[in-house]
Formats: sequence, structure tokens, C-alpha cells
Amino acid sequence: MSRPGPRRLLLVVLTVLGLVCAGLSAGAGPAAAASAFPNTVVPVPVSETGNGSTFTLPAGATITSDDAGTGGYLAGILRASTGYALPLTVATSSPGTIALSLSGAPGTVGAEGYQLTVTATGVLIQAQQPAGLFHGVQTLLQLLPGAVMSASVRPGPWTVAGGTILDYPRFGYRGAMLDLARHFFTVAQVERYIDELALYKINYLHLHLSDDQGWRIAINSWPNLAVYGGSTEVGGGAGGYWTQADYSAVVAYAASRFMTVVPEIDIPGHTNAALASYASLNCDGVVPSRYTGTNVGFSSLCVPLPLTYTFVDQVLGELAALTPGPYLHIGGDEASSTSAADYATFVDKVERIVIAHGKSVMGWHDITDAGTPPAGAQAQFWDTTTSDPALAAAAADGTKVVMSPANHAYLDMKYNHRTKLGQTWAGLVDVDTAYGWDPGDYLTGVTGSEVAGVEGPLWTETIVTSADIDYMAFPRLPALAELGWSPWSTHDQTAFAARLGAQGPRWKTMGVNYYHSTQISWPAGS
Ligand code: TNX
Repeated sequence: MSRPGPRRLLLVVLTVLGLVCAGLSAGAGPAAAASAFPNTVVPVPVSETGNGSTFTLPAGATITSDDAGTGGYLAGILRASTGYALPLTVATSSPGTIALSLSGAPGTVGAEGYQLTVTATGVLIQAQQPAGLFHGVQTLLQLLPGAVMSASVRPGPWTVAGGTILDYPRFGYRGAMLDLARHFFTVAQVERYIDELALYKINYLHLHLSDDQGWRIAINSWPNLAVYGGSTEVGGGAGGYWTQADYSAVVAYAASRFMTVVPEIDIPGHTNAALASYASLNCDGVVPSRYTGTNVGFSSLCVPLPLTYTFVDQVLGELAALTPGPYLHIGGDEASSTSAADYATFVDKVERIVIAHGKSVMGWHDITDAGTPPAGAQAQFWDTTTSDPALAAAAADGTKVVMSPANHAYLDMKYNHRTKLGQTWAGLVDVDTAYGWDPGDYLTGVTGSEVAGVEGPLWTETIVTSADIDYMAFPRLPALAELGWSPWSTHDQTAFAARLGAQGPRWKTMGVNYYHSTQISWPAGS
């Protein structure tokens, strides 16, 4: 082969330069190509291409959907705020003004992604699976004026910029956790939170159902757990518990928002409510008092006691039967009243019980101190460090990692020293801190492909009402949701701050009691 002459070399160099530049601008695609699209969507989509047109929803618009549930969900929101009739047809044949279609989406959208096309005459959302249609609907709602979220009729016009959005998630696990044990929350309160989470494409709801201060789910084979162990909470309030029908109602409601419930029974520590409910579960046969304080690490199930495993088997068995999702979360955190040897024995036995009930293990990352969990397990990292050798070893052995570093992802940390609610042990977490880390490149020795995703835990020692939940989750939860969904190449604090600000009027309209972080310029009136 002859060597290229100088002219040819110049051409090659120019071509390479051109490609690099094209690549760079493609990397910045969502921001650069967004000129025709307002920067209002959180999490920011993978790619957006404006077409210069504008769509305004006409009063006589129709909706067609291949998925009845999501069609009804969209119609319900739009009818309430626009006052239009918006008849819904569940069919594929002739597309309505807004059409949700399970055909024609590019393969790249996968199980949860979608393609959204807005022309002057209509909106088409295409997906491979119903979850994708639902996520596409969330994007459409965020492209519409915030008043679209109103429960009563508001004036239009209901206008959307024209173009095409192609979108799919970076991570398959995008979770939020609510602690029902430190304070009890009703089914209605949790459903309200589910609706808020769904707006940001969260797809797992982790429910922390037991702790020292309360046991929140009825277990038929151990009735005192809920009746007695559920009758307290932090501060001495009455507590409460869900019947199994209540739990199933929440599971179904979450499923209607394409969210999978992960129930957690936290063992062997964090078990005072259970130990107080049954003398027979205690090594010394003596029941401790119920507990309404906020200390951690003082309780432990009795590891040498055979009845302990009958208990765990029956509790997890009932929960497994009620839970369609793949995971049972066994907690395992802060077991400082359990010796290391007992802890390892216990976790190994419990992991086998989970598998025997046909579920996969999820636990706080502490469970990897007991060795690599069984295949299919997920360990949830909660510490404030950036390395955990036991977790990294388990990850190398196939355990997937869910990232909840407390100093970035904990929704119960204060925003600043003036915040009345929340704790400070992991630091202060304002929007920049909530958004400023990369879940795929955070822990030493844990590679991006070992990360299943992210989760925002909301512990409730200081959280009592739905307004409190709103205040701690918003605006930080959307920051976490974007880290979980959007490609890292789109990560940009300034652009994120702008699209987060655009959520303010929506939350105002919906009555979401969000924290007006001074890092964001919230539109006037929101
Ligand atoms: C630590 S981190 C806990 C919880 C507390 C929380 C308060 C972890 C897995 N456990 O028991 O509620 O801190 O921020």
C-alpha cells in the first residue's frame, strides 16, 4: 500500500476534525438541538429535534391509545384542566389528535422508552411497551403549560412546540423509598407520593415497612406485629398499620403508574417493634418496651434461636405472595447489636429464605459483609464514603448496586442549617449536591455496568405529613430522577437548574409543598 501524500493527509485530518466536532455537538445534542423545544422536561430526554411548528390542542381533540390505562390517565389530567371532552378510543386503527401507539417505535427505545412526535396537527407517542407510553405521556405533560396539572378548568391555549423526542433510560432501576415505620402514612398519602414520583419516571417504590418504632403490615401468622408493634411511632403518636388488602391496593396503584413495589422488612437490627410484640422472639424470652425515640443499632433478632427463622420464613412468605415485583428487601443495615459472625450466619439463612419464596434479594450494602448474595441480588449503597471493598467484591461477583449515597441521595437530609425538617449526619444536601454526582462512576471498584440505578430514601424520623414529604422530596427527587434516567453526556448544572425551575409552576398548581431552593430561579408566582 502506498503512503498517503500530504494532500490526502490534510483531507484525513480535516475529516477527523469534522467528525470530532460533529460528535461533540451530538454530545451536547439535547441542549443544542433544543432550540425549538423549551428546556422544561425533567429528566432531560436523550435527544430532541425541533421542527419549527407549533401544536395547539383544539377543543374538539380526540385521544386514541393502545393502552387503556395510560390513555385514561392522560385523558383524566387533560379533561380536568382544559375542560375539553377529549373522547378516548382504545384502538389502533385511526389515530386521534393525541395518539399513543404500541407500534412503529424504533427498537432503541427499549422497554421503557418512547418516541414523541409533535406536528402542527397532532401528537404521536410510540413505544414498544406500555411503560414507554406512560413515560412519553409524562414528557408531553411537561411540554404543555404547567396549568395542565390543574384539577379545575384553566384557560389555554394548550400549546406544544413541534418536533421529535427520542428517549429511554440510562438505568433500569430508578427508585424512591418511603419509611412508614418511623411515622405511619396512609394508603392515600402513599398514593399521592406515587403520583408525584411518576411525573419524573421513577419506576420502583421501596417501602420500609418495619423498624424499631413500628411494624406497618399485617402478617396473618404473627398478628401482634401489626396490632401491637404497629401502635407506636417516633414521638409517641398512635402509629398504624396496613392490612394486606391495603398493601395490595398500593401495589396495584403503583403498577398503574408503571412502578414496582419493593417491600422491606429490616432485619436482624431495627427490630424492636417485632421483639416487643412476641416474647418468644427474644433470646431471653423477655419483651422489650415499645420504642418511640430515634436511636439506631440497639435491637437484634435472636440469631441462634430456631424460631427466628420460622418467623422470617412466614413473614417473608406472606409478603412474597402479596408482591408481584421481583425483590424482597431484607434491610440488614446498622446491625451493631449483632456480632459479625451472627450477622453472617443470619444473612446467609435469610437470603436462602428469600430465594425459596421465589424472589430476589435486595438489602442495604451491609449485607455484602456476609459475602456475595445469591444470583440476582441488589445491594443498596447508603454510606457517605466513595469506596466499600465488600460491596465492590460482591459487585465483581454479579451483585448489582443501587446507589443511594446518603450525602447526595438521602431525601431526609436538611437542605441547609435553616431547614426545620430532617437530619444532618450525612451533610447538607441542596440541589447542586443532589444533582452533582455520577451514579455510574462514583464507587471505587464498582463499574457502570454493575450499577442497576439510583434510589432516593426518605427516612421519616422528622417527617409527619404529606406536606413534609413534598418539602423534602421536591426539588431533590427530580434531580436524582434525572441522574437515573438521562445520559451522563447531558449532565449540566445550569441547564438542569433552568428545567427544574420550570417545574415550580406545576408543583404550585398541584399543591406540592416544595422547597424553594435559592439555587433555582423559580418563575414568578410559583
Ligand atoms: C440511617 S442509612 C438509617 C436509618 C435512619 C437514617 C436517618 C440506613 C440504611 N439506615 O435507619 O432512618 O439513617 O437518616
